[in-house]
Amino acid sequence: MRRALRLARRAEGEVGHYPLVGALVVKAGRVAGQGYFQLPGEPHAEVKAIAAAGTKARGATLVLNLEPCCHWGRTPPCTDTVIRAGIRRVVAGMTDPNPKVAGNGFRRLRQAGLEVVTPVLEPECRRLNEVFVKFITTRLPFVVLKVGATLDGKIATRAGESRWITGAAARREVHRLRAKADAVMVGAATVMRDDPELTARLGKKVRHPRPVVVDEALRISPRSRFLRPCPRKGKPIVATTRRAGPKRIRAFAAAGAEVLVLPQDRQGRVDVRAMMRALGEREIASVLLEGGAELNASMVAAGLVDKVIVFVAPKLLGGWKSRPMIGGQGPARLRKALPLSGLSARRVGEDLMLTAYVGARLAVPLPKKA
Ligand code: AOF
Ligand code: ZN
Repeated sequence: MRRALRLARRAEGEVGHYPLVGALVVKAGRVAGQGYFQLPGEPHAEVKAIAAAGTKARGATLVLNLEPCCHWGRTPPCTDTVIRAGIRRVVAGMTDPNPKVAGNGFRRLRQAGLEVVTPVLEPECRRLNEVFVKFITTRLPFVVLKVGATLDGKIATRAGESRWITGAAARREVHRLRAKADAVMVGAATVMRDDPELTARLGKKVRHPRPVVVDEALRISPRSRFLRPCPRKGKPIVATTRRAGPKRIRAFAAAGAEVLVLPQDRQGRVDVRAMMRALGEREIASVLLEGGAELNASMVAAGLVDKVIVFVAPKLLGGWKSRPMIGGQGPARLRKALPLSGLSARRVGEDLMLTAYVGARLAVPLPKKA
């Protein structure tokens, strides 16, 4: 199963709202064929592994990290291919959360007389496909809030300076996170201050995520760098409201952006829930939220953030007016603090990378007791 997970990971950043799947056909303790899901529209992982195994698939074991599908999508049901190839045993990491599958794949295989062993390494499997699990069950993107902060939790000085708080290694890691995401989101203030490209610069060819810039009145410039043409997963998106007049809206469309004119919240800003639904409709399954503090606050308050990654630099800034990670009022009561779970830490260069999931509602639940 670990090998299947490693295989699956090869397509990270390329599958959008589809799952990462790796599959192995094992015969007499040997791998007779393997495959992973590479690009939307291509055969599913198990079909590739079975094709690679050829006649050796007869009587063999299929190991994969996701339940084989049993529905007609862009490709025929994989369960039919598995049964027809004469596979005797299927070892599957987790049930497919896709409502069109959701255990029916396993039922079909068992009815055909195959042995099914599941779940196996379920927490790892769910974590690998945390984006797919969220998107297929809610049609909303999986949102990672990424922050670069000082040890005292500040993301900018009182003058708004934020380049650079973390070291080069942490910034490289951020580019890897961008490459994995379908979209990278920032607020208007960040664009006006830093004019970021919002690309994934890794020194190799990648399709860059779609920039999403949130600006209720379109104060940003249509000549901002995030609008420059480059190989992307789709057009840059500008999320705004009717407060931006038709002339501004046309200017951004002419600059190559997809302009989303969305409802306003009570303060006249972009309604972030409506925005996330709109992104989901565009099949954007993962969003890397990169600030600033105000947008972070709206997204957290609306319950739209799934995971938090904080790069902590070994420096102190201090000051009441230095920018915190999350703006707004903040609650008066400690019991209103947002609980996180599954906290882990890793060293990245001179900085620490802290990762946690929002809520006691684990994004990666532990396996159910048998
Ligand atoms: C994949 N790759 O390796 C497996 C998938 O639109 P379709 O026909 O490609 O079906 C997509 C669904 O198939 C997907 O949501 C998931 O439920 C199931 N399994 N999908 O893209 C794969 N095994
Ligand atoms: Zn399939």
